[in-house]
Amino acid sequence: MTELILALDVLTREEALSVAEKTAPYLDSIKIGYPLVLGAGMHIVQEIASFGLPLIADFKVADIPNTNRLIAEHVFQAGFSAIIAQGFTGSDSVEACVETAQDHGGKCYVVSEMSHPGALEFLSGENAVQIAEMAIACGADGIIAPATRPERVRVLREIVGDKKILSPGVGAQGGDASEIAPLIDGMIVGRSIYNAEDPAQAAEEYSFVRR
Ligand code: OMP
Repeated sequence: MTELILALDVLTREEALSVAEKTAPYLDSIKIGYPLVLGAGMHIVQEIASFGLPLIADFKVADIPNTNRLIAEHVFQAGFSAIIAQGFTGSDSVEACVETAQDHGGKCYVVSEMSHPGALEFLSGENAVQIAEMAIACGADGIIAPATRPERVRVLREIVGDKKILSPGVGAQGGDASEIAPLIDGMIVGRSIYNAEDPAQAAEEYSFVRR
């Protein structure tokens, strides 16, 4: 089974609550990041939590270990159950997020290779493999890998084994849900659901991956 994760990148409280309420029955978790928190404030996290789904904090934390720890503390105190960190900062920075997640009974996922075309300039190939190896060595619960490049997900699966792979990039970024779903543990979908005329119907359609 592949989990369906909504990337709730809308900008207002009203839109966030509306989309979350309509789509929650078809989802396994909701990912919240800068667009919504900067638009609606951090208290939106508690409101979205009321729909009963685990919340993933996508702040792609990418700083020195002390700052990463401070950010991660805020994240788990706000009610998130997982955090996404960048891996290119190195093992000490990643460990700070992993340790803070563990202190709160939460999870930490590390971005290994991003889904957009520009990722190929610096963040792919051998670098991505090394980041995935380091993330697993640091005790991360899994990695973020691109649904836009299934062949890379296959390579990274060899590295991470049964740790989780969460993949964004289907729909709006061109990735194919049917192709990527069997390779991953969680499929992250944003615009193709929240911008759909009927977000509930769109979420239901993507929820075939959960079967
Ligand atoms: P859509 O392209 O609208 O489906 O949204 C994808 C979501 O996944 C957004 O929240 C992105 O910020 C996020 N994302 C990527 O698109 N690519 C990545 O490589 C990593 C992420 C992420 O960490 O979630």
